[in-house]
Amino acid sequence: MTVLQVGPLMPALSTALAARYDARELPDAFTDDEFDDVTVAVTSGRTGVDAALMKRLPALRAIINFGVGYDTTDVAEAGRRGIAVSNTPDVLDDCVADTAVGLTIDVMRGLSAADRHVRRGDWPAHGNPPLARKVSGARVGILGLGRIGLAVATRLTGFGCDISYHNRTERSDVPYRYAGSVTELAGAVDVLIVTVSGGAHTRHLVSADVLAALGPDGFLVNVSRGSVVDEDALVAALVDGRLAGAGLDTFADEPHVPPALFGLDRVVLTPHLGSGTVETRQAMADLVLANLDRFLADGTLVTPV
Ligand code: 8YV
Repeated sequence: MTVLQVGPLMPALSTALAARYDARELPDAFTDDEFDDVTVAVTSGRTGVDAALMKRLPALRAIINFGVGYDTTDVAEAGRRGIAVSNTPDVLDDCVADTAVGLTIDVMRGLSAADRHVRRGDWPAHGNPPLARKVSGARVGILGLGRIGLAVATRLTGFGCDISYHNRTERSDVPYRYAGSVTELAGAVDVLIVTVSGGAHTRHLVSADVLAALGPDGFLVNVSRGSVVDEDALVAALVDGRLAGAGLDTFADEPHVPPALFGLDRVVLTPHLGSGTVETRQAMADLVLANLDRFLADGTLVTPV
């Protein structure tokens, strides 16, 4: 079995792949037969393996993805070619949910903006910034009540928040109110938190109409994928004051963030760090290696998608 690293990975994982499995790294340019012996590709949501690359790796049997989201890998094409795909579910739920709650509190209470206010010396000169909005008891809408969405709901239940959600189908195992559409959900909440998975099926689910339903007193928090939100519509709504604020960890064209957002104090911007703690990234790397070991041993995966 020959292992190939596709795209950048955290240095410790990259080192382990090279040292333990003799893995090579895919260069930008390569000849057609250079990697025709590769059976396993290890990648991340940042890069993935598309159909064109699969065609150039004819012996490929498994794609092991560092990350729960695998929208950059063409899973349908992998299925057609008999290539198994794994991801890293569960181990990052806590940290991504923590990030969602952090962004919610930050943007509603204006914490990052207040920090800038103090650093600029505006406190003695101009007093306090404008009053913020209350988080405890707020009406929270969760778009995508999966593992991460549930972890967000559990946390915000502790804040006395009123939780509702939208999924393609209603869940019978949760105490939260179901909204039949994204627009209905957005119209009924103070903050809409996006935790649905990325990909073609959720592209621009948060449309201009959804943002209009959220309205000038509503906040948007996104810890999922930038593709889920119509970013042009979001920027326009924020610039025009048709939305109260946004806490954004993911963007349409990472690492590029629309410059129009940089000057807005009612927006909190983080660089896709939802799972970015020492503990969680280690757990993700361990799960990648567990999948790799299992595949090399018996051709199965620990966490197939
Ligand atoms: C990672 C993520 O930062 O798991 C995901 O889907 O988006 C993050 O945990 C990413 O996969 C690393 O490239």
